[in-house]
Amino acid sequence: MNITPTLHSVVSEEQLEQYETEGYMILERVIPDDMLQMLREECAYFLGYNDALMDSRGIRTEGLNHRGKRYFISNRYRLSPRMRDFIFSPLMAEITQAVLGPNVYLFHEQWVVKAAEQGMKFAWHQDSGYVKAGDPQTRHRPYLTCWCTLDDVNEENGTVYILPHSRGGTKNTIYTHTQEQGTNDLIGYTGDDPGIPVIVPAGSIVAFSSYTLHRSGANRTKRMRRIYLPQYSAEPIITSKGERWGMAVPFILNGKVVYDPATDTAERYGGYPGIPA
Ligand SMILES: O=C(O)CCC(=O)C(=O)O
Repeated sequence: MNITPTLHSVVSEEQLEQYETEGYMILERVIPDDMLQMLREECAYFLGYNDALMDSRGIRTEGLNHRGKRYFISNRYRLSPRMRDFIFSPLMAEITQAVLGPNVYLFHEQWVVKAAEQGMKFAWHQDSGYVKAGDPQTRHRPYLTCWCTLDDVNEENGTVYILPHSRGGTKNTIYTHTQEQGTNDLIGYTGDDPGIPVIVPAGSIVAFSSYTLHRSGANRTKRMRRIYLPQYSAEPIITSKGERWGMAVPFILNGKVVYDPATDTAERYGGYPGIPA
């Protein structure tokens, strides 16, 4: 792949400034229509795949996944070659470099889907709080979450609410999170600030720091609410014991796209092992 991204055509200086000070920026309608259509088709495939896996194991809840209600389907992008066209696209090269600088790794990716009428809320947390829950001594630099909307999102269908750094005290802090019984959500904030609801059309990307507190509401509408959420880091995330946490797939090194599908395997960089040969 040989992509030379043009920096800052999607991300303005003002947006970057807000990201730096408050931990998030909103990029409205930046995903091209054909890419959006592809992501919706892939979402349907991964949902069906996940339901079949749960059914074959006779389970309805696994971690944060609740069949028919709320899905988090993680690190399976290698099961579909088309996903790379988005994850390692010029668009994502531009956004990630603007925030993270000249080195970018894919750290994690997931679908977050809330089913019609019963899609559950998701509790206040920092994404880095999930890392800290597994590695209390963690000292990682904030990584970047790209919350990509496949549907118009609003307060009725379970959009995300952001607590800016200045209101959450999160610029340099990862709080210790506690686990909620039943949902298995980790909770990192119990104050009464409702946060800022993100109301944007399909094809938008909310880029936020892994230190930024956020939550999402229930889906009370008759349609699914679908999100695709890749996360990128400026360096591999290494635990306090020296082990890799999550994935570390090289995307951009020294400002050049280096992603190579031929060498991208779970054995090398982490993630779902895929279908055994
Ligand atoms: O899409 C959502 O409902 C929230 C997802 C989220 O907060 C996360 O995956 O960290």
